[in-house]
Amino acid sequence: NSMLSWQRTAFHFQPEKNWMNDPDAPLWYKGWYHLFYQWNPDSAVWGNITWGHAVSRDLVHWLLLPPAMVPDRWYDANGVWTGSATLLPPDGRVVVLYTGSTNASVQVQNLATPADPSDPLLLRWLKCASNPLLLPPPGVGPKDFRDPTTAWSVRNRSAWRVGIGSKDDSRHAGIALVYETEDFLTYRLLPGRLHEVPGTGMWECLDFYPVSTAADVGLDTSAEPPPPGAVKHVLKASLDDVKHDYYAIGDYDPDGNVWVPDDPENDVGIGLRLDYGKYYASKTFYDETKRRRVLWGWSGETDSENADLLKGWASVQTIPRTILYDRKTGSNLLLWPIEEVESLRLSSKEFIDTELDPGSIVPLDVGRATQLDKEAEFAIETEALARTAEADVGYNCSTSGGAYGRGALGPFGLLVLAGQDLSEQTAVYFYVSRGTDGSLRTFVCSDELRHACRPRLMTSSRGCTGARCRCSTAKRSR
Ligand code: DQQ
Repeated sequence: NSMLSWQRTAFHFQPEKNWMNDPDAPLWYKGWYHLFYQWNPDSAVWGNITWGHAVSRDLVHWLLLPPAMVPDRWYDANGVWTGSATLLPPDGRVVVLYTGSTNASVQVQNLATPADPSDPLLLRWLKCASNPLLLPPPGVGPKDFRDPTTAWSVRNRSAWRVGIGSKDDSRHAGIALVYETEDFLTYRLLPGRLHEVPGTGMWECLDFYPVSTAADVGLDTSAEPPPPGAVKHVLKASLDDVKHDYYAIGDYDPDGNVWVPDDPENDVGIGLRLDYGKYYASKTFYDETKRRRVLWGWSGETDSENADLLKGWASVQTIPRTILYDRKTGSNLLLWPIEEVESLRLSSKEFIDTELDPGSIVPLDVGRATQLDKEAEFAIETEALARTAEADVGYNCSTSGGAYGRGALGPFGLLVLAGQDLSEQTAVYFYVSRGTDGSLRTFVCSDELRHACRPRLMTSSRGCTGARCRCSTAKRSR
């Protein structure tokens, strides 16, 4: 089974070869989805960062195009780093802001635009003659100023704002700076900060967008403001210290240019994560054709650099996900793989009414396959639930025994990528616990402790990560 990790993927986006990291400037333009990505054209380890480029009609079948931007100017000689696209009304003109790491490794912000806006493939890009447009402001370190967001409009689209991640060393706080512009050429730094959270360190790859609280649709950052109350704003930061993507839901006041989380206990960097696996530097875009907000995220390798060099490539982009505000709870986002991914299913097998006795492992004969897309639905017998007065109140994916620590209401789930003798396996499982107040909580965990026999793989001590969610959202898992 270790051979599997050397094979390329079929469902996930990856370039032909070499190293890839963050998704950049995802957008839809004249019938094509575009994905740019941090890419090393020369090797399977990070370096020479260039913008790889691919297009798709459906977000699942991709055509690789020549790189969109290479590090060929003094202001991006050390790398064409992460950036975002904004589509300007009324005709959808594309502007891209990205971070250049200069020949002296200073982080600056640059503008690029398509050389030929009539080309749906956006093959050639022009770096603006006035670059760099933004240098680290006073008080901000030369290496702590990067990853501009998609711009959002204010004052009836007469002005645009862009968020940039940084940190405040004195309090080890992650911070979100905001610049305002009318023409994307000159900018002014707005006083104060959009938000900051002490103790969270450098914020990379900020994402800031509205979500509808009134309907299950995505919202454009450049839409006219919806009626007050019908919208919340999500702020996401990628925490450089721990390499996880954290988000929080809150309210944005454009007048004061501050964003306040609904629940300070679940603030950015200390509360909810977009994903509890290996997942980083994510970015959303608004897909106007399907009125949805789509999330891209980078999944890096857990293998050694040497193994990456031997196999000639490193990392994949995760399957794009549709993002919605959870209108039932109001406390979290709902993520679901985009519907198009179902077109990749060539055949299917169904296993219905499979009974899982406590402690049992039930083999499922799926035939021969190297890639599987699985949907599972579990039901717990009502008597079992009723019998369990109080179960594992303090359950925790990481510390409660993983996939093999038996409790009253779990774990149950799937052993994926399991070898015949089960010496290699990755458990993806659920655990239901009952709190002292009688309410049920479902945990979704993965246990990577036995995920490969080869040494030197990066696994956390227990190898488990977990999320708490409501029972109803845990009924289906894919
Ligand atoms: N990757 C880029 C940076 C960003 C980091 C460089 C996040 O712009 O902060 O490749 O993975």
